[in-house]
Amino acid sequence: MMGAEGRLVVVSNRLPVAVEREGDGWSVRPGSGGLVTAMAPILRGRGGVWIGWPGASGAPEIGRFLRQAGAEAGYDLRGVPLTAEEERHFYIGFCNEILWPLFHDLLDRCNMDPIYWETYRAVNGKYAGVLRESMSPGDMIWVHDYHLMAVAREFREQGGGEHPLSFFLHIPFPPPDIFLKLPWRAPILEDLLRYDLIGFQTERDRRNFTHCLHAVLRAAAIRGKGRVISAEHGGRTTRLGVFPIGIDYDYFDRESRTDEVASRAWEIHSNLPKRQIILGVDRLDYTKGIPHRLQAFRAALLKHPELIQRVTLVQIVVPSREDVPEYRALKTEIDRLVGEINGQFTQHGWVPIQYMFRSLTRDQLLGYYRTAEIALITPLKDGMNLVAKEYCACSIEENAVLILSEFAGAAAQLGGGALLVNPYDREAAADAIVRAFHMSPEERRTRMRRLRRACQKQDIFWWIDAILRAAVAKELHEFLADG
Ligand code: GDG
Repeated sequence: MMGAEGRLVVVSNRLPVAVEREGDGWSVRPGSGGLVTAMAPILRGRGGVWIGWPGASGAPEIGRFLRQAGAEAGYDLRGVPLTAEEERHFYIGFCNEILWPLFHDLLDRCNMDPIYWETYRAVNGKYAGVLRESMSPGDMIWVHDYHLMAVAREFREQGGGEHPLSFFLHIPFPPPDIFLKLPWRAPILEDLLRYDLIGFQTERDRRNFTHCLHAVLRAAAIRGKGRVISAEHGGRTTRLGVFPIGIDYDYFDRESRTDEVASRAWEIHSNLPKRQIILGVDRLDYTKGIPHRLQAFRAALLKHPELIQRVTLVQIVVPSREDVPEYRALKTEIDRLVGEINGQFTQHGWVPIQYMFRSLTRDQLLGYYRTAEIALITPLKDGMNLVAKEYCACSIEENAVLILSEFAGAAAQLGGGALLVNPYDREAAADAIVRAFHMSPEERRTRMRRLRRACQKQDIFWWIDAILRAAVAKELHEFLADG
């Protein structure tokens, strides 16, 4: 258990800052996003540590940059330097060419190159080494995501001591049919069971995990029921929890009421007058189902000509992993489909798809969230999907419809208010667009209120609190109390 002096030590693939080239020199940009925002007060409160790859191994004096950025953030930042080969075999290879597609059920996109596995374990060992050097008595360790499933084992084998080790998987866990194809299925499960607590986004993910334990490590016994259960294997107990990640709901609700966001929202809509905006916001990723969505939109226009001139699909695609060939091919496919659909349907004064391939500022994004009448969020599979929750938090007028894939983790919490669709079913997705378009203001309000309540109730602070309680029997406020 953690002593009163215990700090939180967070380990993730990337640090919450990015060291980047700027002209002839280098700069450090602070990270944004829910996880950093939510973790920051806890890390500051007790003087915590965040360990991760700084992103630019070539930058000189990286230690000085991180000390400076850490002083500003109010907690320590420790970099794990990766060589170019490690970046290729660990990050691009094992993480992005094997684990990412496999865990999203996309087996045929996997490149099971055996060379990647060695590097995965070795790099996890590097993170564990930096972790060991950073620890003080009583500290609690919280490791994030699929890049770092072997850190607990490496940490313990390097003599890291008896600190409580928790792990959260942000992406889905696949069913046995898929997971059993992985050549390293047994060591990965054994590595995961070296953690004291494993958190999953949904019941479905945890069930898949326990089914894989039964299938691969026949000796693993599962006990208990409810939010946290336990798995026993090789004389150790690992607790398995379901903790759906949330957003900083109050922040999104508050910010979307500001004059800046209101005027952006007004500007967006006055440029697209007399029509409903259908919004898609995704990182460039084949798991997000962007081509399927474009096809569904085309099917809706073909089948329901009343939508012509009355809807615009605003599709924002945020550049991501452009060094991976699969992602470049996806970009080409999206460009082609958008061109094809716009070529087919554009009329004087109306273009059906407004497509942006870039990152927006927070205010711009919130402007779209606030003003779009419909959000079309149809990943083929997704751990959670925070965009869906952010959209609901920003829909302050409650005149908005969320169309959500049943394969997004968020569907477990938002299924009651959203229109759920199977993203592979083009006709059904097209019908959902038409249904959303015609939905009455009363039904929109009832559904959106339900959605907003769900996002508010289990927000990011609820999530951290639930995990800390399960990990070390402490509540969030206890971390903040004597900082
Ligand atoms: C992984 C899992 C899980 C998007 N466009 C812009 C922008 N964003 C922000 C959104 C949101 C985040 O990026 C995307 O989060 P998601 O949850 O949708 O997706 P992943 O990046 O795939 O995240 C996922 C998540 O981890 C958390 O556990 O939900 O399933 O795959 O916060 O707001 N931000 C800005 N400009 C943009 O253009 N500033």
